[in-house]
Amino acid sequence: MSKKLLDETSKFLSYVLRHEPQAIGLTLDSEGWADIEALISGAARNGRSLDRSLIENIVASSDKKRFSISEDGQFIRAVQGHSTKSVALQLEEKQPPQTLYHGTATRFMDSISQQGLIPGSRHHVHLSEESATASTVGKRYGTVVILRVAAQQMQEQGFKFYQAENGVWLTEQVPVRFISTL
Ligand code: HQG
Repeated sequence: MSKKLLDETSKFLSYVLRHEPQAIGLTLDSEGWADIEALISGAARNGRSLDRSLIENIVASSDKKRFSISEDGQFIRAVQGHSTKSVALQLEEKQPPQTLYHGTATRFMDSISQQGLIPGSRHHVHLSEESATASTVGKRYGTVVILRVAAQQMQEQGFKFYQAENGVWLTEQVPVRFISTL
């Protein structure tokens, strides 16, 4: 299986499992689960040929463990990163480490220093434990800036934190007073 096919299909899965399931007539439940057979047939109707082994390969090889398959093998979901309104993950609150990191691009900094971090089209602001991960995330949008978020202090002041199955930390917003540059 070529890396190109895996990458392209992974992007397609992110698109339908996080953002636009309706684009292929797929339904997600509120925890984000989609029936794998329905995913395969929806994709086929839209000219994309998927099969179970390709899907399983992507789930297993995803560097960020973006997807998971249910224990019975019937369903698949994205573990974080959703923007579709049909999904509202019931995440368990969790105590964050003292500091978390967010990678962004210089061109967003004026706005971030006014508004703090906001989720944009996704459901949450994404934070990581490692500054190196934040750096990779920020580089996608331009010249990277790594922000340090005083996560524990935020939590002490009533802000909620969650951790997705793949380790990404999630919160609803980060006010300016908890942000510093690295
Ligand atoms: C920025 C990838 C202006 C924010 C990654 C970011 C991640 C603001 C962009 C996951 C802002 C949103 C998510 C404000 C935040 N003004 N810009 N007030 N507040 N921003 O892609 O965190 O490969 O929705 O800094 O690894 O970059 O897809 O979020 O640059 O975990 O699995 O608005 O996506 O994972 O961009 O990335 P995104 P993100 P996957």
